Order: sequence, then C-alpha cells, then structure tokens
Amino acid sequence: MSLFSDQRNLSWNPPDTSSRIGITLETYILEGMLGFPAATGAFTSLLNQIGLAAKLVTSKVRRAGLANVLGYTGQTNVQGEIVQKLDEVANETLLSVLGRRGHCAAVVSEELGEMRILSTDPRAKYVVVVDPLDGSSNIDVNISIGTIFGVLRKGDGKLGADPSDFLRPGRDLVAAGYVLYGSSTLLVLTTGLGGVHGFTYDPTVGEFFLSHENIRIPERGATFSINEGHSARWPEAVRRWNAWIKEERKEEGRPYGARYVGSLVADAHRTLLKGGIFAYPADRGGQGKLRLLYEANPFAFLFEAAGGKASTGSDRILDLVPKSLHERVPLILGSPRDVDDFEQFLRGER
Ligand code: P6P
Repeated sequence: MSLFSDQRNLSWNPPDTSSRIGITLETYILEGMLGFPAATGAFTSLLNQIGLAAKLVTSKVRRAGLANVLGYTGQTNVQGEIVQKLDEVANETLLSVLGRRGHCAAVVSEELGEMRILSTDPRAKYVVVVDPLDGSSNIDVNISIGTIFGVLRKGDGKLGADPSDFLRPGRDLVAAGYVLYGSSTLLVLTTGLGGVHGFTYDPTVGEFFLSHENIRIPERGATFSINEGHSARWPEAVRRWNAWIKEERKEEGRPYGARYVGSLVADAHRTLLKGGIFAYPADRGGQGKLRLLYEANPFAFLFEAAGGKASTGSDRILDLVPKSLHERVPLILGSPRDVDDFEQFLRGER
C-alpha cells in the first residue's frame, strides 16, 4: 500500500516554518537571518565563536557558586592552585576562542589595560570590544551577571589592528549583544539591520535556541532604574527628574516603579523587554561609571535596533568619538519617550 493512499490519520503535521522560534543560534546566523548576508563567512564564523565563548563562560559561571561552597576561595584552591577570579577566567576564555579562527584581529577588554592583538593576518577583518563578566562582584550573592560585546570592522588595508580601529563612534559597530547569566543563560544579539533576537541556552544539548524573535522595546515603560544612593552626586537636573518620576500622578502614568539590580546586563535586559529607563548619569562633574567602548556602545547599538534610545542625557551615545579605550560616559538607556523626558530635564525645559 502506498503511503499516500494510507487512510490512517497520520498524526504528523508539517512544521510551521513561518515561525523561527526554536532554531539554533548557528542556523540563525548561518542562514543570514540576522540581516547580514551569509556570504560573509568570516562574520558568520566570528558570531558563532562568540556563541561558543558564551557556552564556555556559562559553564564556568554556573559552577562559580559551587566553587565557593567547595572552598575554592578565588585565591588558592584545595590543590593549592591559584584560582583566577571569574572575570579573569571569562576574559581568557573569550580571548582564546576569538583567537582560534583568525577572523578577529584584536580585542579591547575591560580586563586588559591595553588592546590585545590576536592576529596580523590581513584576512582578520574584525575587532571586538568586550566586558567579559560585568557585575562579577554579584556572583557570590547569586545575582545575575553578564558578558557584553561589540564587533567592529578593522580599518582597510592594514595587517594588524591598532587603537584607531577602536576609537570610532558606536554607530560603526556591525554587531553587538550580551549574554545574561540569570535563571537561564540568554544571548541577545543584533547586527543592527536585522532586528534584535534572543537565544536561550539549553545545557542538556549545549545549544542556544531562538526564544525571543525581533525584540522591540515599548515606546514608554513604567519603571526607572537608577542607584538613588548616588543622588547627592548627581547634577541638580537629574535630581529634579528623579523627584518627577516618583510623583503621584496616576493620570500621567506616574509614579514609575523603581527597579535596580546593580548589574548592568540585568537592568538593561529588563528595560529592553519591559520598557522604561535605565540611568547611570554623570556624577559630580565626572562622567559616571560605565565605559563607552564595551558597555555603553553595545547596549546603545542594540537598544536603537530595538526601537529604543541611548544618550548621555544630551548627546546620542553612538555619535560619541572615544578619546581613550576605557573612557567613561553617562548612560541613559530605554524607551524613546522615557529617554526624551530625561533629556528635557537636562536641557532645563522641565
Ligand atoms: P553602582 C557593576 O559593578 C557595574 O559595573 C554595572 O554592571 C552596574 O550597572 C554598575 O556597576 C552598578 O554601579 O554604583 O550602582 O553600584
């Protein structure tokens, strides 16, 4: 009997190919679904390397708490070996993986004072900025931490990269994202062109699967995220905005709820999904705490790709031209309407 004449009710239904939920990160990248032509094999390979590094760091982060329980103090372990701090381990992991395939010419990392050359091969067309493990001080209290990364093209016609390849505005990024080591490990990625997408890690199979396709931030949210413990150091306009956002004005959607984890990746991720505003403003004439190259720029690139805004409170983050590799910058990140409100206070219009 031909299969096609079989009268039994075949329970198999053809897969719904309209939704891409559930496909792997590798497939998503390989098939160019990030809005980048799959023809750029080097770029595809580089993004997959970042995915591999995230898997390796995940396994180390997940065991870190256990390390403390087993007496691995972060100083010397029971074998008397020097146990590196987790962010150093994450940094070494990322450098090792990014150096393997020869697509990454150099890295600027929060963990390294200077740029690190990985390849002088002319085929190494990209450079990477990375905060290997942001918020790592939270690991011993089991609060979510994260890895933040951005990819830039190396300048044309050069063998090795140099700092000028990094001291460029964030609008030159070709990809950016983060890995959130929370209740599950989530990698969120964009090339700017093809939207923002989240991939959840399944440790039982060692794969990232598409779980959040085409993330868009709400026009306005209902929470604000700022460390009010620093309010004495803020410019007066920030204090006025902070008082305004907490006013009891139901008809105007205020007060906003306060949410602050103290881990940038966690606070930014919540803001991206739910809307609202995250602010680490300038303090007492300084530039705030967050770094432009590997914290503010990757998030600014990603938030704008999701319909959000990112500013210093007055200038678009992605237009800033860095003067040094580790320079700090005020970061106001979130729903466009909420960032607009903040900027109006800083312009003295409210
Ligand atoms: P504060 C963590 O140390 C971090 O670099 C970011 O992850 C976080 O947003 C910020 O510092 C928190 O700083 O001054 O509020 O403790």
